[in-house]
Amino acid sequence: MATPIFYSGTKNASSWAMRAWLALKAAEYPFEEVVVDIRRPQRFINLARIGNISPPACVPVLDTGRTVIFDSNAIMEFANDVSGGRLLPRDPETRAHARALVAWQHTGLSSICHRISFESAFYPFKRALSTEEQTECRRLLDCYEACLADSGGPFLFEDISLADFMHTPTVIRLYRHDVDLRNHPETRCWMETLLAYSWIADWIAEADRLPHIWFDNYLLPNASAASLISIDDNPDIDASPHVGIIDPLPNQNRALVRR
Ligand SMILES: N[C@@H](CCC(=O)N[C@@H](CS)C(=O)NCC(=O)O)C(=O)O
Repeated sequence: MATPIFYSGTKNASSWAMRAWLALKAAEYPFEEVVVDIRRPQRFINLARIGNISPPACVPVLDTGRTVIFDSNAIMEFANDVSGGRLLPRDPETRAHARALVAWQHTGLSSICHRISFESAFYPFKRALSTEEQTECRRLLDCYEACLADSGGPFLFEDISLADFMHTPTVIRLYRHDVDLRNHPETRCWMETLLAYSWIADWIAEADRLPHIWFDNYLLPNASAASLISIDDNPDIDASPHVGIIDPLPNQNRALVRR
């Protein structure tokens, strides 16, 4: 049987791919990874080609050889299934709670800090979160803190679960923008545990080596250079243009990426 293929995205741009990738790794599901370059302008042609196998023409996509799973949440549920249910709590009430956290993120997390993109988490400097953004974060941090108080940690539902993986890109965005955690000590501990978790640390290390993807709306109106924090020029950054176009999918389920 052919090795399953996971169509992932550029590591410093694809928060959806990261979530599904983490769940598959935690489930110890074997796959070949094909990184689809989703940076502009090559994004459009590459995702159009992904459209040959996936109706939404998005990444991530998991082609198991039998089934094409074209949504991150569905891939994560699949990872939980193939792991024998290890990635969600056993108790039905707790499992429903975990799924609610998963769903909150999957449906947009109420747009909390929407200008703080995943891409911006890897910028060599960050702007400070605005007062409004810190206020928006509070209900999310309260929710994390309550979960951790109930479970006793170290993860949201004691053992690592899809809820932790689903929120990992948000953790990276907020932690790297110095979100105020003074009233959320368990959340700080959880975030730091997640950031040190081997698969997460591996993904971040790769993302940190890529050229930055700048967005015009990152800086707030009236932002001054003085509001930028954590200046940290990374000498390891690969400054090559990284323009890659995936070749036409030869037999509907194989793609090659030139890097
Ligand atoms: N609901 C999808 C969303 C995935 C998604 O939006 N992926 C982005 C890249 S991270 C994408 O491919 N977007 C394509 C587009 O904007 O047309 C999922 O959870 O898998």
